[in-house]
Amino acid sequence: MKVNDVTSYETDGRVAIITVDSPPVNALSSAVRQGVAQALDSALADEAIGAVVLICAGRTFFAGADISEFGKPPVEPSLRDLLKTIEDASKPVIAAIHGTALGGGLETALCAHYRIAVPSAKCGLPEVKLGLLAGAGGTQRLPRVVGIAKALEMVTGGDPISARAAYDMGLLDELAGESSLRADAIAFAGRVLAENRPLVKVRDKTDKLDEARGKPEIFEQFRAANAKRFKGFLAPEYSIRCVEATLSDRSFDEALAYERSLFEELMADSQSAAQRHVFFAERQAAKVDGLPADTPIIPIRTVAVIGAGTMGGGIAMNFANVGIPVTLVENNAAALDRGLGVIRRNYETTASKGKISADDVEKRMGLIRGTLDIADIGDCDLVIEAIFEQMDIKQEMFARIDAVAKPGAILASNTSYLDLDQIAAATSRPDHVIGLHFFSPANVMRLLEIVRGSATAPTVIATAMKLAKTINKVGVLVGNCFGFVGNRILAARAAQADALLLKGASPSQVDQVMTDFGFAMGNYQMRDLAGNDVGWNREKSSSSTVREILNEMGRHGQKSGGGYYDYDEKRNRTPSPVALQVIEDFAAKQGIVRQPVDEQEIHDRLLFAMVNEGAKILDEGIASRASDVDIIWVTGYGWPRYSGGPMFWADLQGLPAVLAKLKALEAAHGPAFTPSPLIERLAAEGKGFKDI
Ligand code: 3H9
Repeated sequence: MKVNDVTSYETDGRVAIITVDSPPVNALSSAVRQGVAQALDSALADEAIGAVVLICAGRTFFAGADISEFGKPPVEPSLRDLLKTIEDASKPVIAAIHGTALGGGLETALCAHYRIAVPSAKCGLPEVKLGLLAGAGGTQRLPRVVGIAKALEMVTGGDPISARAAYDMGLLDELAGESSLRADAIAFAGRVLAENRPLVKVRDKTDKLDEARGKPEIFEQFRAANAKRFKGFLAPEYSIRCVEATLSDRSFDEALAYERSLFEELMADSQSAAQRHVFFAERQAAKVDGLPADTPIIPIRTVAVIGAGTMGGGIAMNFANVGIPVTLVENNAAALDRGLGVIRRNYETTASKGKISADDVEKRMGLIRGTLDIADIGDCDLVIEAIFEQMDIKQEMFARIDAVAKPGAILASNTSYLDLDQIAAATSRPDHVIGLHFFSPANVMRLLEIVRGSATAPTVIATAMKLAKTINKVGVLVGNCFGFVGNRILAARAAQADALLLKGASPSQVDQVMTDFGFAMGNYQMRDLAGNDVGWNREKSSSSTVREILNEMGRHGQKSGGGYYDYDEKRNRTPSPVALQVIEDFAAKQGIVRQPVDEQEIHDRLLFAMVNEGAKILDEGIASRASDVDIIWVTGYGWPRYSGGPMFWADLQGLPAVLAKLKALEAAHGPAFTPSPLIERLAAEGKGFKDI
């Protein structure tokens, strides 16, 4: 029987079954809450019914509260009211879990009297990733089931645990057969009735809390151990406070009220708005306007990577990780051996941390075949070039690849700055050429900039977008220009940073301002890590910048023991008197008298240069949405999630304020800050980047 559009109600003997079917992820929207409440009323009112099974159709159990309802006027029943009704029900409610029981979904299950799940299910409280906390009782009930230590880890990390782990901890009462959840849940409900089992309320359990009583140091130790990870974020600390409250003098209901007040504080804060923006931005990026959903996808069964350097090796690992065989091409045996050796060491390090097995290492290595003969790529569906960043070299390589690759194969370049159309012009198939810009370390960083050339075919774009998902990357489609989206904005920021060094700032002062803002790394720390010599050409180097001079001196960054900083053998960083002298000498040569620079100037010049460049990129259509620019900077360059990316950050301040700031910077520092016409336009219309 249909209760409403998303809920149905059936009976099987004395068991009522409430099924929610609200695609895509059964979020606890108002319709879902109303349907469940109404169905539960029917079950409780029917004397023939002894127990209730709550189950979801589709791919998952409730994936949480409906995030898209946040900030809108409340609709009854609230999730908290519904959960109270479930917990206080006079008949046992059994949550039957498949897919993911997340956030409000797990909180619902924790209010049921029993929980059964399929072995592949996962349970977690990921609210922290949205800048929130598990505010429907999750921070109070979870510790009562899994203990304080595990609960702290789950509410602050947000990662789900497997059904097996959940079962072992007592979070689940029973594991069902993988494909017989409904039947097994009904049978379980029958046993609960037959054995007259009690209405178990998690809120009444205290044994798992008792282990931690009288040990307040647990919380301080946890905070100290995770200080770096939580830096800048509000939600982990608020979640810890709630877990701490389980051991305080507060009654359960008082602790729930405390949890609610902290939840509401977080909800009203810009951090959560930013983190929710990032959540949706990531999903939005997967959608390409104007690309029909039925665009044919080219099956990618085998991949070739040209170049076994740091980038090429990392790129190859992505495919081996998901079982796709890779042919890795080099032009000399020593470089190939070195590249394969680095890949093996990377896998072995991962295995030593227990993240993969020794068997996995061999399986993955077995999928990567090294060769010195480019003709060996003839059968590959996708070829990714990752060689030296110089146009003539790339063009020559693409002509060679084109000659041996099979018809229909996609030819991709990992170029980070160069003109994709010029690269494509070296082939007979520019429609099958695309940019796949990976970020270093390519096996770790989640971002993949997918660069469309002027001739790139829709099917090639659709295939690349799908491929990003297959290899667990966030694929963002961008247009072709110098540096595309990410590096073009980086270049705008770097130009300001370099100018500030000459004006009087030190590399560590510039970096400190960026890390205080929330970046994991500053400009010069990043340059030294990536290699100060990336993009530097020894033959053409003419001591025309500080960077060139440092490179000419052999200061290529961490790998050579020095760059903008000095490094010891363990790569510990210290400010470099040598680099500072280079900066001072270079400034003097330019006739610049260096003077102290204040932090506010560094902050403003670096960040507003980024916003302005992002706006130009949007105006030119190089990025299709402001949220794409944000997701690129959050996933590829360490922009702090809690301020949402450069365009979201600008919107937070309001574009009139941004415009005024740019005009002031333009007056002081010149045309780099001439406001983008898009900012002028949006500010005049009272709009933000979010409105385009
Ligand atoms: C919460 O519960 C607060 C409570 O503690 C307290 C309240 C008082 N709501 O990720 P996908 C959409 S906070 C609305 O591509 P997958 C998503 O936008 C919540 N929409 O699929 C996308 O839409 P579209 C705590 C949601 O299979 C579509 O579903 N829960 C929600 O790769 C498919 O998503 C979470 O934080 C939602 N809760 O992964 C869980 N979730 O197709 C967040 C998803 O239009 N969700 N959508 O782009 C996830 O982690 C993943 O979506 C999930 C599926 C693992 C479930």
